[in-house]
Formats: sequence, structure tokens, C-alpha cells
Amino acid sequence: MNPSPIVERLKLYFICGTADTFDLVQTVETALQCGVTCFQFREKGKEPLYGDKKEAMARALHTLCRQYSVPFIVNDDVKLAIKLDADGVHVGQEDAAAEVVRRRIGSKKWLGVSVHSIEQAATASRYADYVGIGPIHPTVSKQDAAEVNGTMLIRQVRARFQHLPIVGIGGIMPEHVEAIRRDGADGVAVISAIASAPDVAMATRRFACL
Ligand code: 3NM
Repeated sequence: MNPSPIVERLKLYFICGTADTFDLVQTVETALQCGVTCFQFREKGKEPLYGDKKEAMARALHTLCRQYSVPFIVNDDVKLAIKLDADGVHVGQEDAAAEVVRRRIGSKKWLGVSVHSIEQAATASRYADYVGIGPIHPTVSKQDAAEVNGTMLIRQVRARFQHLPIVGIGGIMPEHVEAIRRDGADGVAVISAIASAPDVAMATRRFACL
């Protein structure tokens, strides 16, 4: 994996699964070509891939990410991340506890944790390489998203944990990025603004040049 510091890799963090786009492999390849700096395979929704099909898809996406020297992160599925030797795992509050995941993956893989309060951020900061904070704006990509909170929590977490890498998430469009960074995030995580864009390349480039 590219050894550059994590905060640089969080700059434009693309998240996608088969529910988010018609052709996942093509969408991810285009996004990689056009400047995403990190990728997370998040296989959720009504009819997610599982078992061998999920693993085959993950392998294909991991191979693509390697070609572009972009970290490949697996959402929630720790076993799959270990099996594929992914670059990291991302968990939410409803998934396995950060402490447990850290023990399973060791110190070399990245651990990302979604947090929705300063207390959750405090716990995550003991085990995680970065935290995801959202939803900043209303999102169509997560059914059970927490209450929309703007950048308030980002500002609070940045004030208390000055060196904890933060990525903002939830309904983020290019015009939101400047304020999210100004309020303390190191980067933005995006699903629909790239995956559902009529022109994935153009949408990715708009974010990447910010
Ligand atoms: N987590 P979009 S919001 C996966 O608030 C996810 O923790 C969130 O997708 C959180 O860019 C979200 O399409 C969905 O809004 C982000």
C-alpha cells in the first residue's frame, strides 16, 4: 500500500457497494482513475452479495485499488478483510467493538470507526486510525443514519482530539467540502455524489481538485 500518511489518504474517500451503482467494478475503476484517495467496499442494501460472490467482488476491487496505490478498506466484515489482506476495516457503532476489531486485525491494518457523539469518539480514539463523523447532511445511502448534525461534532472532536484523523460523511457534495475541512475534517467520504452521478469521472474530478 502507498505509505503516505493517513490524513492524505482520507482526502477523498469513496465508499461503494453493489446497491449504490449499476456496475460497481466500472464505477470504482473510473473513480480511481479520477482521483479518489481511499476506497471502502461497503456491501449493504436489500440484496447484498455474500459468501463466494462477495469475496470475488472484493478481490476484484482490491486488485484495482492496488493498481492505483489506493488503500482498500472493507466495511464491517473483519473476516473478509483478514482473508484478503485488505488495508483496513471500517466499523459502525452497531458492528463489532473497536477494541475487539483492533485485536483481530493487529496494528498494521487501518481501523476506521463511525462515531456520533464525543463519548464514542473518545472510545474510538483509543483503537482507531481515523473516525468517520456524520451525517453532516441528509443522506439517501444509509437507511438507519443518525440525526443530521452539520459539522458540530467535527468541531468538537477536533478541539478535543487534535491529532485524530477525521473524515466527514453524509450527503456531501463538492460545494460542502471547503466548510467541512475548515471545521476540522481531514477529508470527506462520499457515496452517492460519485456513485449516482450521471458522469462518474466528472463528479470525481470535481471533488479531487478541491
Ligand atoms: N455513514 P452519501 S452517512 C455510510 O453518518 C454512511 O455515519 C454515515 O452516503 C454516517 O454520500 C453514510 O450518499 C452514507 O450520503 C453516505
